[in-house]
Amino acid sequence: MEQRDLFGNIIPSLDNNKPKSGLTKIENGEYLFYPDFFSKVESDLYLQNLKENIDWKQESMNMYGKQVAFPRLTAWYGDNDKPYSFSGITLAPKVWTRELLEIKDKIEPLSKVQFNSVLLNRYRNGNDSISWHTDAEKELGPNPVIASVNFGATRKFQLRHIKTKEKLEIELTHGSLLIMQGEMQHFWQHQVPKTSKVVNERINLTFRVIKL
Ligand SMILES: O=C(O)CCC(=O)C(=O)O
Ligand SMILES: [Mn+2]
Repeated sequence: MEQRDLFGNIIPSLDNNKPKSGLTKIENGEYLFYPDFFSKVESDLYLQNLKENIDWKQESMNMYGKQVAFPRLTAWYGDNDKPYSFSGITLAPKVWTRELLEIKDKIEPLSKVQFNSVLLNRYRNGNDSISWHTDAEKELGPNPVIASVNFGATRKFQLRHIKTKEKLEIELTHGSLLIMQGEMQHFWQHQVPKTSKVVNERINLTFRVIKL
């Protein structure tokens, strides 16, 4: 029997309807990429829902004694009541929305872990960005699995090996899923650079396992 979600879309069964694409092994890491993990209809609905129902915040960090606004809006949701620190700020998680839990349920079979939190980033236009970093915060433990879900405008996701400086680039499209795993967060930095192209909003969700 095929299973359908609340939008009436067929939920892919891993046995007979596995999304195309998959594993790429790289030096010191590996990733899985599914450009069309969510259908267009489903992605449009999630984009709208997340714009309206997520409690978006303009966070800022202290740099050389000055408060500098992040070049994007952020939000932090999860089932963990312990705060999480990144980029010099600490966020307490909000309670999962129904749609966030639904997305989490859909990506967990491929990620092979149960996520307990998600960081959301909202890039309002091409001027919003995130600069070079790794997702290797101590709360995530060694070799964290990070599942990145994308809705809205396509943006370039760049990777750079910390030692060899080798570069990779993946276009993160509407409805795509990127799972980074293995040693990747210890050896590769990533960023979403600014673009001078006129681009619409983009929302990215990175699901994580906080091990406290
Ligand atoms: O927007 C993205 O694709 C990446 C976001 C990211 O790297 C992060 O939140 O740590
Ligand atoms: Mn990151």
